[in-house]
Amino acid sequence: MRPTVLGVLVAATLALGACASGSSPSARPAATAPGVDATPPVTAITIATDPGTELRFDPGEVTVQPGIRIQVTFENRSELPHDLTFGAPINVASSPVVAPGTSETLEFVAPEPGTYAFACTIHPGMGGTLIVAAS
Ligand SMILES: [Cu+2]
Repeated sequence: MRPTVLGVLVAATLALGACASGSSPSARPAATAPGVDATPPVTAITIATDPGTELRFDPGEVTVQPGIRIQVTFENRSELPHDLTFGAPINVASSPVVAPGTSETLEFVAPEPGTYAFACTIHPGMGGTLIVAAS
C-alpha cells in the first residue's frame, strides 16, 4: 500500500515538473518588455558622404520599416571630417568626428512610422531624412 502511494506522489511530481518545463518557452516572450524584442529582423543600410568636398549625405533619404533593427554603416568617403547624428526619438550618433576614409556602424530600432532627420553636427545644413513607413 505504501509503495503505491509513494509511486503516485512521484508520478504526480514528475508530471508537474514536465508541465512546468513545457510551459517555459511560451512564458519567455511575456517576460520581455513590449517593444524590446531581443532578435527583431535586421536591415543593413549604408549612409555615406559625398566623395568630394560637397557637404551632403549619399543617399540623403533612406526608407526603412518600423520596428526593424537598423544597422547603419556610416562611410565618410569625403576629404572632410563628418559625423552622423540621429535626433530624438532615435538618439543615436557616431563619434563626434569620423575621419575621412573611415566608417562606423550604428544600430537602433526603427521608431513608429514618420519622418526623422539625421545630420552632420560639424556642418550646419548637412542633413538627410530617415523615412519610417510600413510596407
Ligand atoms: Cu559634415
